[in-house]
Amino acid sequence: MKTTKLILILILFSTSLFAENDSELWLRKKATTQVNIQCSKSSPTIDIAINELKNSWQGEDGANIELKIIKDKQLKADGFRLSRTGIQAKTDAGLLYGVFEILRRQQTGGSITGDIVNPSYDLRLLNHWDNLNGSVERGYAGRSIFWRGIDSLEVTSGDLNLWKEYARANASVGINATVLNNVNASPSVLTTPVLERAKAVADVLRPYGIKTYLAVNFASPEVIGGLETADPFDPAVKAWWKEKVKEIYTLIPDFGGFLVKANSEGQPGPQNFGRNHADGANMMAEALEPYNGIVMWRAFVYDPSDEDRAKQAYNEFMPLDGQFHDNVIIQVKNGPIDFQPREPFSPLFGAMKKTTVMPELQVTMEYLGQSVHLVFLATMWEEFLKSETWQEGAGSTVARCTDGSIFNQKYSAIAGVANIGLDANWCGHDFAQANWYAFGRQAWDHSISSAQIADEWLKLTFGPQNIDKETSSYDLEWNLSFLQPVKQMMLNSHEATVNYMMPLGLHHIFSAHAHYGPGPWWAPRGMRADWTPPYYHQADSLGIGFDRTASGSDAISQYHEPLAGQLADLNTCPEVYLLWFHHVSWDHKMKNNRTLWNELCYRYDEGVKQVREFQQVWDKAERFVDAERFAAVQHKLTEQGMNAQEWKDACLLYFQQFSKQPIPYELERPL
Ligand code: GCW
Repeated sequence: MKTTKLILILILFSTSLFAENDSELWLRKKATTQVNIQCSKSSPTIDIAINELKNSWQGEDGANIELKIIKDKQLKADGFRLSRTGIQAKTDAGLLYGVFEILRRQQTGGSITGDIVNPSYDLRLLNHWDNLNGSVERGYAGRSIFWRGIDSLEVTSGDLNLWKEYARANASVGINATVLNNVNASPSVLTTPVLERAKAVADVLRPYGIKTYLAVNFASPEVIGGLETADPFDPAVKAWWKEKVKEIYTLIPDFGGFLVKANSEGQPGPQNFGRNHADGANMMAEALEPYNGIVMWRAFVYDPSDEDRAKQAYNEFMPLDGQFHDNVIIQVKNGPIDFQPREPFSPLFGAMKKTTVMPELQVTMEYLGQSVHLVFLATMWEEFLKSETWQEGAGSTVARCTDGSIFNQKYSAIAGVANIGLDANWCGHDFAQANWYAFGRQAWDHSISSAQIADEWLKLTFGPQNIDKETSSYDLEWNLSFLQPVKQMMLNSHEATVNYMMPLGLHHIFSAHAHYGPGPWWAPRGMRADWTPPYYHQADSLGIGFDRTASGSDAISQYHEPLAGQLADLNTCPEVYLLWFHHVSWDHKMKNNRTLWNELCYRYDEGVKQVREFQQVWDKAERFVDAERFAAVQHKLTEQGMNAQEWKDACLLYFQQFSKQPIPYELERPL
């Protein structure tokens, strides 16, 4: 008896400890027909393209397809032209993207018309917040796929396989760049043994069209270079960076460049030496310039000052417009605070005219229920990308302010903080894979709808094998009883989460440090005010919300008209942002005639009900899903439901101390 138990424990232990990524993500369909491929050129990338086509072809049996490199002004570097007889592109990578596009259309029921497909952004990057010791900051899917410790840098065949699967998944959605380590960067990343491992990764990613980047620590010349300063104006410091960059390019000839978090949350930066962000970024840009490398310099900066945190990045960067080299890109988080479930766009989008700005989205769900809650992020990103900044009048959406179509800029880019780790399903939650997929799809095409992304992903990930074939009764059934309700669940999931976490523009009311769970009361004595929730919700006997109008912090003035005027007026401010921009009295009448307090109660309650509906949707989906994935998702939805309830109860009972009003009796009582 005892031995059996021991063996069982050992088996369980070893599977969890050595679990490898065995999920095929959205790339699970195998060829059902044969295809003949012609291509006059050969290269590692083209070989991959041909194999993918052969292995997953679902089109006409015996079709002849030609892959061809052409010169065509209408095509961007990664773009391609599709027809029924072939793919034409300017580059090998373009052909690979074309192949994945054909396969996706075959597998999801799309048609192939002779169209040109160009990406919205030149650089479509993942940012991994992976530490060299193998942990992942804000990672909820196991340990790093790239690093396992500074004493464990040798490359195994397991590593190579894993990186290849990772590269393939990225290429299939058009991601063409990746930053291998955390923005809270260890200086050791630039030591030779670590760079050699980065080279090994780069070698695997290269044939998939993916360039490798590193996050670097501004103090590196001092910490690992033995210099006495890291002052960007010091000749020895400049020389050190040039030498380091040269070493990197010897190892990785197509190295992409650096990502830098400087003078932010304790990280060193040029301000330590009396210099500004442009001085620091330009010094690195000069070192990278000869190799066409770039610097992505983050604008996530704020201090515990009297100034509203939401205003600080704009205040620091706007005066520097025009001072950055053209291979510097300012990387700005979507919202002005910090990856909250809903934020208005950062006013830095649509602000600078002579500086390239790129969005940073967070795929890993730090504030959105991590890898427990089912939240499809495409709708949130769509809302952000389509936000109107009014920079150059109507139509100046965030997407257009960053893709290079409004001002001339050398590069255009977008980044997503990855949700990837060693977990067997890569992302911790089966539905979190959809967010990796969605990030790639939106980076490639910022006008694509969330509904289309969800549709594609569900067909690829859970679909019957031959969706575009003669519709059998199973396919019909699958469509009606699985695809439609589950897609709707995905599309509603973000709003539901906002409802039970931070409705009506509340923000930063999460439990401390882990950012999982409610914590609007958290304000220990001596703690920096801007890290405590009461600073953000400002609840008092009169009302709730952060006044960012002219009578408050005036953050609204950082937006262009007519948006600024619309936000400033209590009656025209969109209610989803009400408490972001206004301190509102508890009795304020909402558009539906409820008082603010009652509406808050209804929203929280609605969020809980929505999750319960999701649970039912999923329960009904059982017969369409394999037992393992069904149970995993069901289990997580149960936990999400309990969390949502807790969130609602905790927040309402806390805010009720200020509103001193009852929770409407028709709503479920707090437990
Ligand atoms: O959202 C916050 C996170 C930090 C993170 C920081 C940043 C990498 O809580 O973990 O650090 O933002 O984006 O720099």
